[in-house]
Amino acid sequence: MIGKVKAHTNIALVKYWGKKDSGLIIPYTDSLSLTLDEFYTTTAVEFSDDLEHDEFKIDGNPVNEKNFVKLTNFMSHIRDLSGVTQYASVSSKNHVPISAGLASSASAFAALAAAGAKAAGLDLTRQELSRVARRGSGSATRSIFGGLVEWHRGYDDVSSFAEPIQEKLDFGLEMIAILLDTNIKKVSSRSGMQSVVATSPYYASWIDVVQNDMGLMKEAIKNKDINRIGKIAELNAMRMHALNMSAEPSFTYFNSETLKTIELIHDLRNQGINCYYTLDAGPNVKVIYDRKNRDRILKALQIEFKRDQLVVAHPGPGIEYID
Ligand code: 2P0
Repeated sequence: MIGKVKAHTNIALVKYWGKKDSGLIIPYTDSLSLTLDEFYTTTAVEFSDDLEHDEFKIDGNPVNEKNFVKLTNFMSHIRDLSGVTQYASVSSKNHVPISAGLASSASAFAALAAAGAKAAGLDLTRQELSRVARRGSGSATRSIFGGLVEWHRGYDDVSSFAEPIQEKLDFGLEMIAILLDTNIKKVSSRSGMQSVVATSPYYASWIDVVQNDMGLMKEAIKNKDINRIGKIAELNAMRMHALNMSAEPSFTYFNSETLKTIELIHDLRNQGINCYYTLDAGPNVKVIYDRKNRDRILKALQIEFKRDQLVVAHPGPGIEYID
Protein backbone atom coordinates (compact mmCIF):
# COMPACT_ATOMS: atom_id res chain seq x y z
CA MET A 1 0.00 0.00 0.00
CA ILE A 2 1.16 3.56 -0.68
CA GLY A 3 0.59 6.39 1.81
CA LYS A 4 0.79 9.95 0.54
CA VAL A 5 0.21 12.91 2.84
CA LYS A 6 0.52 16.69 2.84
CA ALA A 7 1.37 18.39 6.16
CA HIS A 8 1.90 22.06 6.94
CA THR A 9 4.47 23.67 9.16
CA ASN A 10 3.58 25.61 12.30
CA ILE A 11 4.91 28.57 14.27
CA ALA A 12 4.70 28.41 18.06
CA LEU A 13 3.02 31.28 19.91
CA VAL A 14 4.08 29.67 23.19
CA LYS A 15 7.38 27.90 22.50
CA TYR A 16 8.70 24.41 23.16
CA TRP A 17 12.36 24.66 24.22
CA GLY A 18 13.73 21.67 26.11
CA LYS A 19 13.28 17.91 26.41
CA LYS A 20 12.74 15.97 29.60
CA ASP A 21 13.18 12.71 27.67
CA SER A 22 15.24 13.09 24.52
CA GLY A 23 14.57 9.55 23.28
CA LEU A 24 10.78 9.79 23.32
CA ILE A 25 10.84 13.60 22.87
CA ILE A 26 8.83 14.44 25.98
CA PRO A 27 9.11 18.21 26.53
CA TYR A 28 9.43 20.04 29.85
CA THR A 29 6.50 22.28 28.96
CA ASP A 30 3.26 22.48 26.99
CA SER A 31 3.32 24.62 23.82
CA LEU A 32 0.82 26.24 21.45
CA SER A 33 1.11 27.00 17.74
CA LEU A 34 -0.53 28.22 14.56
CA THR A 35 -0.34 25.90 11.53
CA LEU A 36 0.44 27.87 8.36
CA ASP A 37 -1.02 27.37 4.89
CA GLU A 38 1.92 28.57 2.80
CA PHE A 39 4.64 26.14 3.93
CA TYR A 40 4.15 22.40 3.60
CA THR A 41 5.69 19.02 2.85
CA THR A 42 4.24 16.24 0.71
CA THR A 43 5.54 12.75 1.45
CA ALA A 44 4.90 9.36 -0.15
CA VAL A 45 5.80 6.06 1.55
CA GLU A 46 5.72 2.53 0.18
CA PHE A 47 6.93 -0.65 1.90
CA SER A 48 8.39 -3.25 -0.43
CA ASP A 49 9.93 -6.75 -0.40
CA ASP A 50 12.48 -5.58 -2.96
CA LEU A 51 14.36 -3.24 -0.60
CA GLU A 52 17.33 -4.17 1.58
CA HIS A 53 17.19 -0.95 3.59
CA ASP A 54 14.97 2.12 3.78
CA GLU A 55 15.41 4.67 1.00
CA PHE A 56 14.82 8.39 1.47
CA LYS A 57 14.69 11.14 -1.10
CA ILE A 58 14.08 14.73 -0.06
CA ASP A 59 13.41 17.17 -2.90
CA GLY A 60 14.94 14.60 -5.24
CA ASN A 61 18.19 14.16 -3.27
CA PRO A 62 19.32 11.26 -1.07
CA VAL A 63 19.78 12.10 2.63
CA ASN A 64 23.09 12.24 4.49
CA GLU A 65 24.22 9.57 6.97
CA LYS A 66 23.00 11.45 10.08
CA ASN A 67 19.53 12.03 8.68
CA PHE A 68 19.38 8.46 7.36
CA VAL A 69 19.86 7.09 10.88
CA LYS A 70 17.21 9.42 12.31
CA LEU A 71 14.73 8.57 9.55
CA THR A 72 15.29 4.82 9.50
CA ASN A 73 14.83 4.70 13.30
CA PHE A 74 11.57 6.59 12.81
CA MET A 75 10.41 4.05 10.19
CA SER A 76 11.34 1.22 12.57
CA HIS A 77 8.90 2.65 15.11
CA ILE A 78 6.17 2.42 12.45
CA ARG A 79 7.30 -1.18 11.73
CA ASP A 80 7.10 -1.98 15.45
CA LEU A 81 3.57 -0.56 15.69
CA SER A 82 2.28 -2.33 12.58
CA GLY A 83 4.17 -5.60 12.41
CA VAL A 84 5.33 -4.75 8.88
CA THR A 85 8.85 -6.09 8.36
CA GLN A 86 9.66 -4.65 4.92
CA TYR A 87 11.78 -1.60 4.28
CA ALA A 88 10.24 1.56 2.85
CA SER A 89 10.84 3.84 -0.05
CA VAL A 90 10.16 7.44 1.06
CA SER A 91 9.97 10.45 -1.18
CA SER A 92 9.40 13.90 0.20
CA LYS A 93 8.96 17.34 -1.34
CA ASN A 94 9.08 20.61 0.55
CA HIS A 95 6.98 23.51 -0.70
CA VAL A 96 8.29 26.82 0.50
CA PRO A 97 8.12 30.13 -1.34
CA ILE A 98 11.90 30.45 -1.24
CA SER A 99 14.21 27.47 -1.44
CA ALA A 100 15.49 27.53 2.15
CA GLY A 101 14.89 29.01 5.56
CA LEU A 102 11.40 27.97 6.49
CA ALA A 103 11.56 24.32 5.53
CA SER A 104 10.73 22.63 8.74
CA SER A 105 11.04 19.33 10.50
CA ALA A 106 7.49 19.98 11.76
CA SER A 107 5.79 19.46 8.40
CA ALA A 108 8.32 16.79 7.39
CA PHE A 109 7.75 14.44 10.33
CA ALA A 110 3.99 15.08 10.48
CA ALA A 111 3.73 14.05 6.80
CA LEU A 112 6.06 11.08 7.29
CA ALA A 113 4.16 9.82 10.37
CA ALA A 114 0.80 9.90 8.60
CA ALA A 115 2.05 8.58 5.23
CA GLY A 116 4.12 5.86 6.92
CA ALA A 117 1.22 4.75 9.14
CA LYS A 118 -1.13 4.58 6.13
CA ALA A 119 1.40 2.64 4.04
CA ALA A 120 1.85 0.18 6.93
CA GLY A 121 -1.92 -0.36 7.13
CA LEU A 122 -2.23 1.26 10.55
CA ASP A 123 -5.52 2.92 11.35
CA LEU A 124 -4.51 5.58 13.87
CA THR A 125 -6.45 8.55 15.24
CA ARG A 126 -4.90 11.96 14.68
CA GLN A 127 -4.02 12.09 18.37
CA GLU A 128 -2.14 8.81 17.97
CA LEU A 129 -0.47 10.17 14.82
CA SER A 130 0.67 13.24 16.76
CA ARG A 131 2.45 10.88 19.17
CA VAL A 132 4.16 9.09 16.29
CA ALA A 133 5.20 12.42 14.69
CA ARG A 134 6.55 13.56 18.08
CA ARG A 135 9.25 10.88 17.98
CA GLY A 136 10.65 12.46 14.82
CA SER A 137 10.60 16.08 15.93
CA GLY A 138 8.87 17.86 18.79
CA SER A 139 7.22 20.57 16.71
CA ALA A 140 5.85 17.89 14.31
CA THR A 141 3.49 16.78 17.08
CA ARG A 142 1.47 19.97 16.50
CA SER A 143 1.52 19.88 12.67
CA ILE A 144 -0.92 16.93 12.54
CA PHE A 145 -3.67 19.48 13.24
CA GLY A 146 -4.65 22.74 11.58
CA GLY A 147 -5.16 26.20 13.05
CA LEU A 148 -4.37 26.76 16.72
CA VAL A 149 -2.97 23.64 18.36
CA GLU A 150 -1.82 22.71 21.85
CA TRP A 151 0.84 20.10 22.62
CA HIS A 152 0.27 18.63 26.07
CA ARG A 153 3.72 17.88 27.42
CA GLY A 154 2.53 14.76 29.29
CA TYR A 155 4.94 12.50 31.13
CA ASP A 156 5.25 9.47 28.84
CA ASP A 157 4.61 8.33 25.27
CA VAL A 158 0.84 8.02 25.73
CA SER A 159 0.23 11.32 27.54
CA SER A 160 2.38 13.61 25.34
CA PHE A 161 0.24 14.51 22.31
CA ALA A 162 -1.31 17.43 20.44
CA GLU A 163 -4.91 18.57 20.36
CA PRO A 164 -6.57 21.29 18.30
CA ILE A 165 -7.85 24.41 20.08
CA GLN A 166 -9.48 25.87 16.98
CA GLU A 167 -8.78 24.12 13.67
CA LYS A 168 -10.53 26.68 11.49
CA LEU A 169 -9.99 30.18 12.80
CA ASP A 170 -13.04 32.42 13.13
CA PHE A 171 -10.95 35.57 13.57
CA GLY A 172 -8.25 37.37 11.60
CA LEU A 173 -4.96 36.14 13.05
CA GLU A 174 -2.25 36.13 10.36
CA MET A 175 1.55 36.20 10.05
CA ILE A 176 4.13 37.68 7.72
CA ALA A 177 7.44 35.82 7.57
CA ILE A 178 10.33 38.25 7.00
CA LEU A 179 13.14 36.26 5.39
CA LEU A 180 16.40 37.82 6.52
CA ASP A 181 18.77 34.90 6.13
CA THR A 182 17.77 31.55 4.66
CA ASN A 183 21.06 29.69 5.22
CA ILE A 184 21.15 26.58 7.41
CA LYS A 185 21.42 27.58 11.07
CA LYS A 186 24.64 27.09 12.98
CA VAL A 187 23.09 25.72 16.18
CA SER A 188 20.37 23.10 15.59
CA SER A 189 17.23 23.36 17.71
CA ARG A 190 18.07 19.98 19.17
CA SER A 191 21.53 20.93 20.45
CA GLY A 192 20.48 24.50 21.34
CA MET A 193 17.70 23.41 23.65
CA GLN A 194 19.85 20.63 25.13
CA SER A 195 22.56 23.12 26.02
CA VAL A 196 19.98 25.48 27.57
CA VAL A 197 18.45 22.75 29.74
CA ALA A 198 21.92 21.68 30.92
CA THR A 199 23.42 25.11 31.60
CA SER A 200 20.96 28.02 31.83
CA PRO A 201 20.37 29.08 35.44
CA TYR A 202 16.99 30.43 34.28
CA TYR A 203 15.55 27.15 32.98
CA ALA A 204 13.34 26.53 36.04
CA SER A 205 11.81 30.00 35.58
CA TRP A 206 11.11 29.23 31.91
CA ILE A 207 8.93 26.27 32.95
CA ASP A 208 6.86 28.64 35.12
CA VAL A 209 6.75 31.28 32.34
CA VAL A 210 5.30 28.79 29.86
CA GLN A 211 2.73 27.45 32.28
CA ASN A 212 1.51 30.99 32.90
CA ASP A 213 1.63 31.94 29.20
CA MET A 214 -0.41 28.88 28.18
CA GLY A 215 -3.26 30.04 30.41
CA LEU A 216 -3.05 33.64 29.23
CA MET A 217 -2.79 32.61 25.56
CA LYS A 218 -5.81 30.32 25.69
CA GLU A 219 -7.81 33.10 27.34
CA ALA A 220 -6.73 35.59 24.63
CA ILE A 221 -7.69 33.06 21.91
CA LYS A 222 -11.10 32.57 23.49
CA ASN A 223 -11.57 36.34 23.39
CA LYS A 224 -10.22 36.54 19.79
CA ASP A 225 -7.95 39.27 21.14
CA ILE A 226 -5.18 39.43 18.54
CA ASN A 227 -3.24 42.20 20.24
CA ARG A 228 -3.14 40.21 23.44
CA ILE A 229 -2.12 37.06 21.52
CA GLY A 230 0.69 39.04 19.87
CA LYS A 231 1.89 40.56 23.15
CA ILE A 232 2.03 37.21 24.94
CA ALA A 233 3.73 35.50 21.96
CA GLU A 234 6.33 38.26 21.62
CA LEU A 235 7.34 38.19 25.27
CA ASN A 236 7.35 34.38 25.31
CA ALA A 237 9.69 34.31 22.29
CA MET A 238 12.05 36.86 23.82
CA ARG A 239 12.18 34.87 27.06
CA MET A 240 13.04 31.74 25.06
CA HIS A 241 15.84 33.60 23.30
CA ALA A 242 17.06 34.95 26.64
CA LEU A 243 17.62 31.33 27.68
CA ASN A 244 20.01 30.90 24.75
CA MET A 245 21.99 33.98 25.75
CA SER A 246 22.15 32.67 29.31
CA ALA A 247 23.51 29.24 28.32
CA GLU A 248 27.16 28.27 28.65
CA PRO A 249 28.55 28.77 26.10
CA SER A 250 26.15 31.60 25.32
CA PHE A 251 24.60 31.64 21.85
CA THR A 252 21.94 33.46 19.88
CA TYR A 253 19.97 32.92 16.68
CA PHE A 254 19.65 36.69 16.18
CA ASN A 255 21.78 38.61 13.72
CA SER A 256 22.06 42.36 13.27
CA GLU A 257 19.18 42.36 10.77
CA THR A 258 17.01 40.59 13.34
CA LEU A 259 17.61 43.38 15.86
CA LYS A 260 16.86 46.08 13.29
CA THR A 261 13.65 44.31 12.33
CA ILE A 262 12.55 44.07 15.96
CA GLU A 263 13.14 47.85 16.27
CA LEU A 264 11.08 48.40 13.15
CA ILE A 265 8.12 46.48 14.61
CA HIS A 266 8.41 48.62 17.77
CA ASP A 267 8.39 51.73 15.57
CA LEU A 268 5.27 50.56 13.73
CA ARG A 269 3.54 50.01 17.05
CA ASN A 270 4.54 53.48 18.20
CA GLN A 271 2.92 54.81 15.03
CA GLY A 272 -0.31 53.08 16.06
CA ILE A 273 -0.07 50.04 13.77
CA ASN A 274 -0.75 47.00 15.92
CA CYS A 275 1.74 44.23 15.16
CA TYR A 276 4.01 41.92 17.16
CA TYR A 277 6.85 39.54 16.40
CA THR A 278 8.03 36.06 17.19
CA LEU A 279 11.32 34.28 16.39
CA ASP A 280 12.28 30.62 16.25
CA ALA A 281 15.62 28.85 16.02
CA GLY A 282 16.88 31.25 13.37
CA PRO A 283 17.20 34.96 12.55
CA ASN A 284 13.97 35.33 10.54
CA VAL A 285 11.20 37.40 12.10
CA LYS A 286 7.51 36.48 11.93
CA VAL A 287 5.05 39.33 12.36
CA ILE A 288 1.76 38.62 14.13
CA TYR A 289 -1.24 40.84 13.35
CA ASP A 290 -4.94 41.12 12.51
CA ARG A 291 -5.52 40.64 8.77
CA LYS A 292 -7.45 43.92 8.66
CA ASN A 293 -4.09 45.66 9.22
CA ARG A 294 -2.23 43.62 6.58
CA ASP A 295 -2.02 46.28 3.89
CA ARG A 296 -0.67 48.97 6.22
CA ILE A 297 1.93 46.58 7.66
CA LEU A 298 3.02 45.31 4.25
CA LYS A 299 3.32 48.86 2.93
CA ALA A 300 5.58 49.81 5.84
CA LEU A 301 7.69 46.64 5.55
CA GLN A 302 8.13 47.06 1.80
CA ILE A 303 10.10 50.24 2.46
CA GLU A 304 12.74 48.19 4.27
CA PHE A 305 12.58 44.77 2.59
CA LYS A 306 12.44 43.34 -0.90
CA ARG A 307 9.12 41.91 -2.00
CA ASP A 308 10.42 38.32 -2.03
CA GLN A 309 11.62 38.67 1.58
CA LEU A 310 8.02 39.06 2.76
CA VAL A 311 5.67 36.09 2.79
CA VAL A 312 2.11 36.50 4.02
CA ALA A 313 1.05 33.27 5.77
CA HIS A 314 -2.54 32.37 6.61
CA PRO A 315 -3.77 29.78 9.10
CA GLY A 316 -3.54 26.36 7.47
CA PRO A 317 -5.13 22.91 7.74
CA GLY A 318 -3.97 19.71 9.38
CA ILE A 319 -2.68 16.64 7.54
CA GLU A 320 -4.38 15.79 4.25
CA TYR A 321 -4.29 12.38 2.55
CA ILE A 322 -3.58 12.48 -1.17
CA ASP A 323 -4.77 9.66 -3.46
C1 2P0 B 1 8.72 25.47 18.74
N1 2P0 B 1 11.07 25.28 18.00
O1 2P0 B 1 7.94 25.38 19.72
C2 2P0 B 1 10.17 25.73 19.04
C3 2P0 B 1 10.45 27.20 19.19
C4 2P0 B 1 11.94 26.31 17.53
C5 2P0 B 1 11.76 27.44 18.48
O2 2P0 B 1 10.32 23.21 18.09
O3 2P0 B 1 14.70 18.44 18.61
O4 2P0 B 1 12.68 20.80 15.28
O5 2P0 B 1 13.29 17.84 16.64
O6 2P0 B 1 12.23 18.20 18.86
O7 2P0 B 1 10.85 20.60 17.03
C6 2P0 B 1 12.14 23.51 16.71
O8 2P0 B 1 12.66 22.35 17.23
O9 2P0 B 1 13.25 20.13 17.64
C7 2P0 B 1 11.12 23.99 17.65
P1 2P0 B 1 13.36 18.58 17.96
P2 2P0 B 1 12.26 20.91 16.71
O10 2P0 B 1 8.31 25.43 17.57
